[in-house]
Amino acid sequence: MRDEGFSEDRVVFVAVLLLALASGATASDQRYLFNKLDLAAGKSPSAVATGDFRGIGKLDLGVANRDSNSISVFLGKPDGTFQRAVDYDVLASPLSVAVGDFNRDHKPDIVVADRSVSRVSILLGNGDGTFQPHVDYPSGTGTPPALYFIATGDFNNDGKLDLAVANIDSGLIDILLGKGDGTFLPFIEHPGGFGHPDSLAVGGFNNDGKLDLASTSEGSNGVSVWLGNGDGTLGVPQSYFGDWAYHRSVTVADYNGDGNLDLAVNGSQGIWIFPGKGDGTFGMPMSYVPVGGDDLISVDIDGDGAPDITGASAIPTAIFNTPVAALYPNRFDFGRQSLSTSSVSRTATFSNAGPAPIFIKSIALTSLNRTEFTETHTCGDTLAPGENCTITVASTPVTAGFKWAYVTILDNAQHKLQEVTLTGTAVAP
Ligand SMILES: [Ca+2]
Ligand SMILES: [Ca+2]
Ligand SMILES: [Ca+2]
Ligand SMILES: [Ca+2]
Repeated sequence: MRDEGFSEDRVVFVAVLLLALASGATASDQRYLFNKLDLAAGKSPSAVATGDFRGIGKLDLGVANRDSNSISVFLGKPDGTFQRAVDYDVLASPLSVAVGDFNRDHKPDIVVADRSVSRVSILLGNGDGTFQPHVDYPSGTGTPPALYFIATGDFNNDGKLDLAVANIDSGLIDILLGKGDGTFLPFIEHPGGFGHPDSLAVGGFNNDGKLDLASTSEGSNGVSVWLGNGDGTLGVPQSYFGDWAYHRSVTVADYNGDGNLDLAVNGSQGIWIFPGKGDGTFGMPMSYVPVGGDDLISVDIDGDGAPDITGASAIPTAIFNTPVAALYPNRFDFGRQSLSTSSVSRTATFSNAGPAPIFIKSIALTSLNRTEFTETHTCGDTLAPGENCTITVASTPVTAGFKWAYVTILDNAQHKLQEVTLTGTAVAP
């Protein structure tokens, strides 16, 4: 059961998230910002998409207003807030919105799925934050038709952006191939996975250069995956199941940093992550704490390089996909060591104990006495979840007296100091 709109005619959610992103805010700032921004949209804002509508590096928003049959466009201001919305009419009950450049003029365009009239509406962008009146294309069959979700991607690899539309009542997923001039070919229908597709995610799941599609379906605890054939058609869906009573949406990102896209479903009992294997199949899901709201969005909120998840809602929540570094031992005392000799080597293990990749910037000896020790390591630039590497140190004193130094690791897991303390006393031979 998917809520078709927010209970209040206000938009809070993603705007705040992007505000945080734009200003380089930290995770704690994010909570604050979430509570601060409250944008007046149309009636029953149901979905949001983002873009740089003026090409000036400022994030703008397009919000679909289900009950006022309109799109609200919020242009970003330099201070990170938004101008008052300008509304554009669409056809009927827009429930989903996406942004893409459909006529290849480098100006972002907006597309919505008009829930109840079997049409998608394109609003071509003028590049200055304004949009042309909507032009409509048929999509969906069935009585009544119900276009629930729209996503974009180049499904036939011709460099022209296409559309994927989920029709919850017919159970079909439509692909509309773009002509590259803002117009589209007639839709091609594909069977839905469980009969009532209500959310889509697009990505390359088997790394063959052909876009693939995932969908949740109303009333089902499964997620269906179609591998794309690269010509706008889709293969036979394969389904995966979680333990949710109902869900709200599916989104995609590489949450564990292994190079393969993973799926996240916003289920009633929490977020379910299905790890992608890179061959188009997905492993056993893991569940995380619940996220409020309907449509999930994957985005790196805190800028640590690992994609986070947030729900677009009146009560937005963010889940931070945070790297966790473990270092053991974190102290070596080499005792007395003769000048100009080397001690026995000691080894510390650096591990990734979290769900997100650790990106290592540097590992180096620090402090004034750093030349009294030596350090080597087996660590590369990236440490995947569950992996570890070793740091080997020795006391190699060149001047007499008590010496200390640190092996300091700089990476994106900055929740605590990552140092190995080294001490020793150099004596004359
Ligand atoms: Ca355009
Ligand atoms: Ca295309
Ligand atoms: Ca593929
Ligand atoms: Ca992955």
